[in-house]
Amino acid sequence: MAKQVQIKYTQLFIDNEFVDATSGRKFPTINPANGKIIAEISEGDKADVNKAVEAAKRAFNRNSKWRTMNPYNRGQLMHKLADLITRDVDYIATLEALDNGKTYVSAVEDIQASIATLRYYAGWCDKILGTTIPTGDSSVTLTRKEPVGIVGQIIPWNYPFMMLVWKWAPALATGCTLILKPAEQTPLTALYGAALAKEAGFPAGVINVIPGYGPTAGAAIAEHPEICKVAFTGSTEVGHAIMVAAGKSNLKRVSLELGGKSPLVIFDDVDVKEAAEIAHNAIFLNHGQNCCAGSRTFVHSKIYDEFVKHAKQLALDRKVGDPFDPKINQGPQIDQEMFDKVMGLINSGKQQGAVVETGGNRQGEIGFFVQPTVFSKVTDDMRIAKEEIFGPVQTILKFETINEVIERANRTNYGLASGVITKDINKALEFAQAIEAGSVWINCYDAITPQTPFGGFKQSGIGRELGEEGLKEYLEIKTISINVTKGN
Ligand code: TXE
Repeated sequence: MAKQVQIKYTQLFIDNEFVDATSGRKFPTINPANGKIIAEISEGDKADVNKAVEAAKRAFNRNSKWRTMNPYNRGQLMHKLADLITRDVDYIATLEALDNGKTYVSAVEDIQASIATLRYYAGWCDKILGTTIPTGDSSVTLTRKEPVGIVGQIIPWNYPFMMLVWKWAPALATGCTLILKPAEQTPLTALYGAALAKEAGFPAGVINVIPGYGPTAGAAIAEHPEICKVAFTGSTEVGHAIMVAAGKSNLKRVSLELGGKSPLVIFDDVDVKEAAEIAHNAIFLNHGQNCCAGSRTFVHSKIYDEFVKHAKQLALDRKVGDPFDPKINQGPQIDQEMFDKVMGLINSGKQQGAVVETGGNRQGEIGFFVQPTVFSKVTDDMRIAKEEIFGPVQTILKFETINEVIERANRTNYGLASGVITKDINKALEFAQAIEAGSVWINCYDAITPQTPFGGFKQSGIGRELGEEGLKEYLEIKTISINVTKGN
């Protein structure tokens, strides 16, 4: 079972120091593989967010070490942090697997991807350029891109360390200072990351981490009058609340990466076994706890039965159990609440007449394990075809024509990701043009890299993360016009 690991940090991280919460309160973080408490963590709330904002303000002061740092050196600091994460991959991945329940192997992959993202943005620090604009013969106009200021970042539990890096990296590259709240289920790697940031040499106040609950610590960030921007990843419901709080307080800039019900469309000209493998990974990755999970598998009627047979076999082959066993593909769901949500939706699928090809029950008696589940004969009106399950549950729908499937795929308030599998480039491009989603993956899925913008259409979000687009969320543009006797 779980590796023995020492938990080194359990307090809030403010102004480069680990400190208790002002209230003195603590909350437990639980190992989802056995339901046992791993550690008691200091529980931050509004008073602590206020302290962190004061530290972040000092660090953002016009003459501060951080504001006056050469952008090249800022990039070197980020590379140094990436070096330290690389040094400690094993420890961080162990903490992550323990706290989240994902397999150790996939935790290592997450950390490696996080290192790549940090290095990608480190390279941007000294390449954030303004423009000169021709405005007439008696003026010179130029633009400067400046950090937006003190930013609040609220992240979920499904990719705890990777989400932290997706938030920290563009904020640091642009020269902002930040207060991050990890999810209450998974605070451990964020606190360790904070310790590494101090070791790397980031000045006090640049990075602050406040573990705590959403309605207290999270809401305090969203409402704070001196936080200039809030970046959030989580549920669509809380996304709405964040926007309201931003509007009611100081019109802070908002970027949101929310839920999804992403369609993956498989035409009849494909190698069915290969397509079933892509579709399997698209939904079962990270136990289905993935915002861009391919959670509506649309399969052409001509290959439907053969596809279902392969999908069932792949799910049957999936090994569920101890995240630290290298033979295991799937650990537990994150907590009791998510376990209950997934089981509730599985039961609704059964009641509404979908066919359980395999799975459909909990696995074992200890921890939050769910059997890999495949539903066939799913129709658009069923809850499992409409709601984000966020669990290891594949729903397979049947279609006949491209127009029909595009219309059905778009019939949702979500619009995060999508995929299409076909040998016909015309069909693939027609789908790519018509689908209302931030990402379209052709003959692949989850093709996310540090360079490629990622985010949602419709209620799947606002703004983009990653790539050059991700920087824009953390920048203000200042226009400087100079009156001259002889201009352009
Ligand atoms: O999300 P929450 P939950 C979806 C998925 C999942 C559902 C619920 O469908 O089943 O959301 O998950 C903080 N003000 N996704 O309940 O509550 C909270 O503390 C400010 C999709 O875990 O949105 C945590 O840090 N912050 C998703 C973060 O928001 C608040 C990933 C996410 O928690 C808050 C996770 C408030 N009022 C769930 N309330 C994705 N897009 O990847 C909570 N939080």
